[in-house]
Amino acid sequence: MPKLEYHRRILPDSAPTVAPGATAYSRGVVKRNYALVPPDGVLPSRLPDYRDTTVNFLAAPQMGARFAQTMLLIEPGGGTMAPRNDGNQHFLLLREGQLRLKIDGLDEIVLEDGGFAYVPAGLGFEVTNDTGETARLLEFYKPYEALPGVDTPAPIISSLDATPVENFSGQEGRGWQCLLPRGDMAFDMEMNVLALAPGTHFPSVETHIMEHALFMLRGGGMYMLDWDWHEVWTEDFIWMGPWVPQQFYAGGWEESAYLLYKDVNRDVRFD
Ligand code: UGY
Ligand code: MN
Repeated sequence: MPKLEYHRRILPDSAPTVAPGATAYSRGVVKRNYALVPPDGVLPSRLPDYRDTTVNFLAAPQMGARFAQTMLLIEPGGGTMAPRNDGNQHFLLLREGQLRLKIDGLDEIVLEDGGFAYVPAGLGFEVTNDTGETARLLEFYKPYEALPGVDTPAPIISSLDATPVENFSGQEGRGWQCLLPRGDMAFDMEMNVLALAPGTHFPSVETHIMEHALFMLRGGGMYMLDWDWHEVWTEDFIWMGPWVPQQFYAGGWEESAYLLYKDVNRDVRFD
């Protein structure tokens, strides 16, 4: 439940509408090697590529990340002005609502809540909101690292419901959905949904070369980032830089799940 709604319930109607603590406290943290970005501190941007759309930047290279991630609030009648083609590869996940999606070279489709698309570098895409409700679209983008002799991947359109849940850990209460083909060298990234039952966690504190973008889809718990523990909730965003020590304890009474980007399949660079 949003903080403000909760405080409205327990405070008299005459109380100020700013939640207690809002002026001097936030869960938001931005460090050299990680960031926790709760939605309440993110201020809206607008971009020339989109009409009637609020762009909430969750991560960008200014932070230290080697990618950008936004949450787009696409109002009725809103969407792209023209095919969006900035040269990057894009991953889109519809968090709420319905959108028409047209990727260059493919037929237009209707993306429902939980639908996702991978748009390879070099192709443009258009989204349009024909409904009466605002749609919320997560957009991830970064430059594509091509491999000599390997073709750029083809576009992918699917949905979370259509993606099987696997368990690579062998531990009860863990689940993975691989939204992009795992182990396919044409891709320089993975995009997975990780699900954890209450009380479960990783078998070890991870300290790995791969960078992460994490968006909390449901549930929450305690996230350890560089040895600091943070309470995280649905709709929070986390950036984890390379090697940042990380651990998650799922809390609550229901399964937690998050969308997780990971850079993989490419050697280190010395430039
Ligand atoms: O696979 C991973 O890197 C994953 N377990 N990390 C994470 O969820 N922070
Ligand atoms: Mn990890």
